[in-house]
Amino acid sequence: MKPMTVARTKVLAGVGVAALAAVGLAGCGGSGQQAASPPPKPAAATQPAQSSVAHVAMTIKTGKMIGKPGWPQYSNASWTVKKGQTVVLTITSYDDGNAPLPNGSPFTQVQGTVGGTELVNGSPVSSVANQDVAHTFTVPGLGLNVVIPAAPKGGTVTVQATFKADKAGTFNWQCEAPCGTGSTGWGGPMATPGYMQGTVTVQS
Ligand SMILES: [Cu+2]
Repeated sequence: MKPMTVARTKVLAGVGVAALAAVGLAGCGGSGQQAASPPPKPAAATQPAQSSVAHVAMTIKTGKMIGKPGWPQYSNASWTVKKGQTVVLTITSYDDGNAPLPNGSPFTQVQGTVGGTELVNGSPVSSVANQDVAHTFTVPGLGLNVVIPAAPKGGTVTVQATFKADKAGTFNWQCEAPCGTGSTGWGGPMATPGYMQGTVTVQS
């Protein structure tokens, strides 16, 4: 009778798994130190201050554009800023017609702005030739006169004027170029709030 031979292959089969598991643990040790977290930041000591610059935009459209021929219009004709603010006023005009001022008119001169100038399409000017004037934005109570030249045909002109609002109150503004109706050009929109008149309010 022959002794039975025992198959050995199955006995050894489990060894490899345990060995691989031990190797896997070695990778994660690191130094054992935790990175120091930065100290918490203190709460901001200053409140966000009220902005010292106010940006104001106005648009001049032709009467034709608003369905009222002969009635050019400043939109956003009345607005409010706070006393002490520096006001950056940007006026975009679509009006390619002129409303000439008399030769030597004071309203051809930029007044009351920082540096006595305004930017016309980005270039500083201190006056506009009287024949080229289309409108003005004139606030006597603030000593401010901003001059708007006629836009190129079918285009726009952008005028930017910066001034300090250092006096509280409500001040009337008026366009001083005769851009309205009637033989003098002083009728219609020139005499109507919301067109060529409005108010600037400086809150204390
Ligand atoms: Cu006007």
